[in-house]
Amino acid sequence: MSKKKRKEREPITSFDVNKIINPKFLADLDNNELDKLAKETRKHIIQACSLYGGHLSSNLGVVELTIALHKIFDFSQDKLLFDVGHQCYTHKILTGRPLTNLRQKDGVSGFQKRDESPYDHFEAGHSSTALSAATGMAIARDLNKEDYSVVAVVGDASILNGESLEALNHLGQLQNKVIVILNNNDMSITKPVGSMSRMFRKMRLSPSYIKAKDSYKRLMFKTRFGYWLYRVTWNIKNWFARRLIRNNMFEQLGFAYIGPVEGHSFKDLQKALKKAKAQKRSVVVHVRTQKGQGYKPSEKDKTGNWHGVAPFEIESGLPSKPKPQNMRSWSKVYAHLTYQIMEEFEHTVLVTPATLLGSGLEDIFKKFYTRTYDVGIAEMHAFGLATGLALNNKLPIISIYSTFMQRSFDQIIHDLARMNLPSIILVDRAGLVGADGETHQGIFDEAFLLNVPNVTVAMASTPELAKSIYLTSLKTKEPVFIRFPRDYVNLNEVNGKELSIFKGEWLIEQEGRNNDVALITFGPILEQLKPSLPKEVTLINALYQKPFDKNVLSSLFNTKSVIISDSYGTEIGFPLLVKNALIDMGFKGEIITRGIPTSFIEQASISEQLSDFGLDCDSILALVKEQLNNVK
Ligand SMILES: Cc1ncc(C[n+]2csc(CCOP(=O)(O)OP(=O)(O)O)c2C)c(N)n1
Repeated sequence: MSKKKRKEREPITSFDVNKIINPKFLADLDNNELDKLAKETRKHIIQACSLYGGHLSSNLGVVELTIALHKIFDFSQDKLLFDVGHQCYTHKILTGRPLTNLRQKDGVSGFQKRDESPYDHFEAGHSSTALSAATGMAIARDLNKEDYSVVAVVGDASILNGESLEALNHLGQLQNKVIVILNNNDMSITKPVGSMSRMFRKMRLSPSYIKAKDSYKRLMFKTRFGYWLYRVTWNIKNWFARRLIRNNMFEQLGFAYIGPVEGHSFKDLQKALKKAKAQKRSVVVHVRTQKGQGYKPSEKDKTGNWHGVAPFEIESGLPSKPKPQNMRSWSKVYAHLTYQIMEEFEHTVLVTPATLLGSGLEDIFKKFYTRTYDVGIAEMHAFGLATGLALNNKLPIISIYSTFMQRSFDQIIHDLARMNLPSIILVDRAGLVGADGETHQGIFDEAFLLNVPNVTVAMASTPELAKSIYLTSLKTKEPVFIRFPRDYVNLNEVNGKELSIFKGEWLIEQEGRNNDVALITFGPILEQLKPSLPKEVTLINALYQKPFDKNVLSSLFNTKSVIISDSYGTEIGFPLLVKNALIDMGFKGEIITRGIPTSFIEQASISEQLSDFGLDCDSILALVKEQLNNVK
């Protein structure tokens, strides 16, 4: 709509974001109206996150940017890729998906999802994939002789991951145009790390760069010779430019560069995006935003507590459900143990790839600052680094989420395992993870690791066994993976004494009667099962999923029915391998296996997910009782 026509209608003073069907209405709005829409959008995001939790800060930071993108581009045709995808809430709202049941079972996903909307052209959850995919889309578009823009939004931390840098390296030399929006809020989950991140910080704060560039242009345009020089002789211009202004990394790589742009100003954003759209080659639009913008507690946050939030009260900013009394997260249990171990054993070095806060490692980083490394979103590097440490007489401890460790599988096999290097890997959020859904499930590492020579894999059922496994691992000479779930344990148990155990040991927790039924399981669910488990049943705590305890396994030889239940890994991992081991032994009884299906499991609460697969306490107990009846 032209400015004149817009003037003829009454200005829009309020928006109901629940009623938005698609972003086409944005074309008619002026900047004042866009500001009002941004305000309503923020309110809706805060409201939804306060009820369901979610990635609050990242989303509040990109409200104007996302609205401006939808105003300048038509993403029913153009392609929009959000890197990680955790910052796509405004995009969802503008494309007819209010966040009324965000991240709930059968509700709106917290990430882009192609089957949710024709406006979602991409899916992610892990970081740093968007630039590679955008490059592929641009190549396909040009091969197909199609005409649309490919726009990738990537954060200043995610762009520093290896895959992003590989994509930039490739894209910079191609003719296929991609518009890269660098959303620079100078934050990862916590403060971003590394020397390149320091460079972005300088660029972000440096309007002098733009000034220098503009002055150069003005100087050249003053004379005919200068104009000719600027327009015609690209190489000479670059030669001059390199001497007159400091080219940034993106220009060096072959991209056009626009920015830094004020990311909360519709005027500046639209101007920059129009310019980017008109560019003939790939372009980086460097947008400066404030993470958490528009909600005081998240604006002030420098520790990352508002990056991903649990439900909270909007007024006070306090969690709406206080942490369960006397409970501690498994992450904190292992952080506590790590603190003690690092205090006692000086050859230990802790490495984490950008999940310091989630795994509760802040105190350890403060206390042992010469022996702790947050390497940023660099999971491959974390394992490569650990390899070097282990080769030079240090004991690396890597703290990582199961899902992100998928990035490091080659380093696990090729480096740590093949060279058989002493190392301890704390695998956080192993098993089902709940509301983050498909992209974040920690279910695939177990079966993978069981397949890798030299490695040991363990999961404790209680904090005292966690301590025993950890201490035993300090003595072993190979990589040990200690997995633990996204769950809480009773705090009273945390300071329990450690038991003396050996690598690969299984514990017979309960001797059943008449060799009727045995249940082999492991992890915290075993502890929850114990009080209600019928006394006739033998209960085996398979502390180590690799190696197996052959003696305990042989002791089950005459059992009529063996149930192998794994609530933290896929059915083709531990359950199948134990079943095969029993068959190899010549076991003649019945074997029933239960594990998480090898599928991509959508968002829901962890308890809903466990019960869907018959892996919660009630379902396991029902199965045990059924088997007891069958064999009697
Ligand atoms: C491979 C991988 N490692 C770690 C994470 C966890 N993670 C989610 S968002 C995030 C920070 C992203 O920072 P940035 O790219 O700057 O985006 P912002 O949230 O600041 O907008 C991290 C580390 C992830 N999603 N994927």
